[in-house]
Amino acid sequence: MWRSIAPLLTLLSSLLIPAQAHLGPPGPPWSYFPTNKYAAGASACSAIAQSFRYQNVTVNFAHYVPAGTNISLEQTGALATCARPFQVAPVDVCRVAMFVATSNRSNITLEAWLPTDWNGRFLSTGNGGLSGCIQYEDIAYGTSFGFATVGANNGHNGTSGAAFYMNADVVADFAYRSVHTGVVVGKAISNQYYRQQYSKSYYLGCSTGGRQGFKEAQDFPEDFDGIVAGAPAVGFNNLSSWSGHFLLITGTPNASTFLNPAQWALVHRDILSQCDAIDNAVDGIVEDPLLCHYDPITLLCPPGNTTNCLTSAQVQTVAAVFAPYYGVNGTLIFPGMNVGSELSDAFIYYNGQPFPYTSDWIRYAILNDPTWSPFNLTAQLAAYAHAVNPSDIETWKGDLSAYKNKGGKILHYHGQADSIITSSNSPRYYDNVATSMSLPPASLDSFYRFFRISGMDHCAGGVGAWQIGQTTAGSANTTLDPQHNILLRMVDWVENGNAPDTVTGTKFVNDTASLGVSFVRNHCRYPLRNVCVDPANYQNPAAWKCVL
Ligand SMILES: *[C@@H]1O[C@H](CO)[C@@H](O)[C@H](O)[C@H]1NC(C)=O
Ligand SMILES: *[C@@H]1O[C@H](CO)[C@@H](O)[C@H](O)[C@H]1NC(C)=O
Ligand SMILES: *[C@@H]1O[C@H](CO)[C@@H](O)[C@H](O)[C@H]1NC(C)=O
Ligand SMILES: *[C@@H]1O[C@H](CO)[C@@H](O)[C@H](O)[C@H]1NC(C)=O
Ligand SMILES: *[C@@H]1O[C@H](CO)[C@@H](O)[C@H](O)[C@H]1NC(C)=O
Ligand SMILES: *[C@@H]1O[C@H](CO)[C@@H](O)[C@H](O)[C@H]1NC(C)=O
Ligand SMILES: *[C@@H]1O[C@H](CO)[C@@H](O)[C@H](O)[C@H]1NC(C)=O
Ligand SMILES: *[C@@H]1O[C@H](CO)[C@@H](O)[C@H](O)[C@H]1NC(C)=O
Ligand SMILES: *[C@@H]1O[C@H](CO)[C@@H](O)[C@H](O)[C@H]1NC(C)=O
Ligand SMILES: *[C@@H]1O[C@H](CO)[C@@H](O)[C@H](O)[C@H]1NC(C)=O
Ligand SMILES: *[C@@H]1O[C@H](CO)[C@@H](O)[C@H](O)[C@H]1NC(C)=O
Ligand SMILES: *[C@@H]1O[C@H](CO)[C@@H](O)[C@H](O)[C@H]1NC(C)=O
Ligand SMILES: [Ca+2]
Repeated sequence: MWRSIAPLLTLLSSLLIPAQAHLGPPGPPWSYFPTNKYAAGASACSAIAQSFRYQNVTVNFAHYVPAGTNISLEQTGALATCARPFQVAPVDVCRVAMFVATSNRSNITLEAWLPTDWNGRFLSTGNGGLSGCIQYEDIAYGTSFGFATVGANNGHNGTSGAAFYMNADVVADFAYRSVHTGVVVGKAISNQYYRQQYSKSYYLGCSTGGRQGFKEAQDFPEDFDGIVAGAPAVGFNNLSSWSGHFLLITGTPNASTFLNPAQWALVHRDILSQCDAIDNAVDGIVEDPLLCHYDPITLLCPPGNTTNCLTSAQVQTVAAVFAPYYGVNGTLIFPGMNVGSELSDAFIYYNGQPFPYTSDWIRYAILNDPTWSPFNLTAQLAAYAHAVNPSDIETWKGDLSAYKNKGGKILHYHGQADSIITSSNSPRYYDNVATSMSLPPASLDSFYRFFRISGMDHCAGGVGAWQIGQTTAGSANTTLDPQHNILLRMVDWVENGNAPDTVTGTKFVNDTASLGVSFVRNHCRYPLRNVCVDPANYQNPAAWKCVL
């Protein structure tokens, strides 16, 4: 089937630099895609719009879309905030758009993209932040490998959480029902379109999408055989409070506690001077931020000096953002921010503005009070949000035995320089699973593996070797080698039993594949960590070793 799309290569490479991941020559060990062509195509696509019947489902349209088509996406009203004006289809697909009622006051928009060259498998994608936005780029990415791929709008349109106001059913869609409904309906339409049952079912998502993946493993263990969950927003209510607490630490830009971006850059350099070498390589990357006990006191201005240094109030701000957030009675609400994120966070959490996800979540899902001020966040309110926990969005259940017992697999990854969800939360969840299931980590490895991706920001970007095939953005290595692609790695684990020991990431020069490779690094499986055993050659993956 790879040969059959070869004529499109020239066309596609001129259109679509990042989505070429599937276009490399197949080779061992990735040689087990089915090669039969299914009885599907343009006429089957128009037929399915008429014939598909499913409870609560209305088919809005079914369009046959040839590879390379630049699809214009709806941008009206709230959808404009999704900032996704178009999407190129990487392969020939039948694009089906559906309306699904989930209650008498809530509904989802669901898209199923059914490739003509089907690999026999089903894939669901997830969402991000508080949206409300179909991630078309992830759907396209899935179809580029031949998956029948679905994505939904999570129960509302746009990036705002205002739709949660006084409507617990819209919140329920966001917490779990949109993804699950998309899977149930998506599998049904895939089975009907191809006139054949899919072989295996997969999930790919990051951030809120990572939380959605764990929600499925916790509550709908039958839905998937393999779940790839990145930077998961688990512990969601506490995360939302933690995201809002930085404003109270930094104050507004005119406060004496505030640092400007140049001052955060100073902090960043100081962090590297204290912690970069812990992993034996001075490369601008802190492999394991948990080992960095950064002390900003070194930046305190000596008397009479106000350049390249911080005031006492600013030093306290820096210490506070990296400290765990404790609540009522000294309970932990959320772990501190990981080091390595400060250049990004100068413009996100540390910019002296309310964080919109926190404001929206508390206003519309927790208090149903649109006037609530984010300057009024307290630990008591955080405890209240945790107690309200609508539709158990917390996503913290540690007992995954139903998923494990049916043979399900989980690949969890988290960028160690994440500027939105501290990477320290992921080991906490992993340990929660180990404790809840009374399994030592070595046994967890039989179905659940967690990889720490050094120098990766939130789901993508950063100074590290962050391209691991986690989405189109991370797929610039044109290979089908599962070692370099976490989605294909999941398929290899589920279908061939090849469990990953490391995940290999690539850093391209200026994050642009055409400029060439900067370096490649193997990322370790938690609780192992990466150390450099040959510092002179730290850009060579062989110079690194995973140790306990
Ligand atoms: C798709 O169309 C949009 C709007 O017409 C254009 O800006 C964009 O560059 C096109 N993308 C590709 C890959 O052709
Ligand atoms: C259809 O919607 C109703 C609520 O309106 C719900 O109870 C039922 O489970 C839904 N059916 C499916 C297949 O989602
Ligand atoms: C919607 O369904 C609920 C029960 O799930 C019912 O109490 C309510 O009256 C219904 N509302 C409308 C407008 O039908
Ligand atoms: C879909 O749900 C929204 C509430 O989120 C509601 O306003 C809208 O009327 C619903 N659409 C339909 C067609 O029922
Ligand atoms: C979201 O937008 C789609 C496309 O315009 C529309 O069909 C759907 O009803 C909207 N959903 C809600 C909940 O408003
Ligand atoms: C500081 O800025 C905030 C808004 O950003 C404003 O409400 C406040 O009055 C300002 N304080 C002073 C002392 O200027
Ligand atoms: C001020 O202190 C900082 C931090 O100790 C130091 O880097 C800088 O050189 C000092 N500047 C002057 C003018 O002494
Ligand atoms: C804090 O401790 C007090 C006394 O034990 C208890 O009544 C209260 O519920 C606790 N609050 C929280 C949020 O844990
Ligand atoms: C903020 O808190 C103060 C003191 O508790 C209260 O008086 C005020 O109404 C609150 N403001 C908002 C907008 O929530
Ligand atoms: C969330 O915070 C509360 C305190 O407000 C704490 O009791 C609870 O354990 C936290 N949950 C998680 C998952 O961290
Ligand atoms: C891309 O993957 C191939 C196949 O595993 C590997 O040999 C090559 O080193 C990778 N290139 C980069 C830049 O990661
Ligand atoms: C990479 O980006 C930097 C900063 O924008 C620029 O100075 C440099 O020339 C770029 N390198 C290449 C090879 O394009
Ligand atoms: Ca280092």
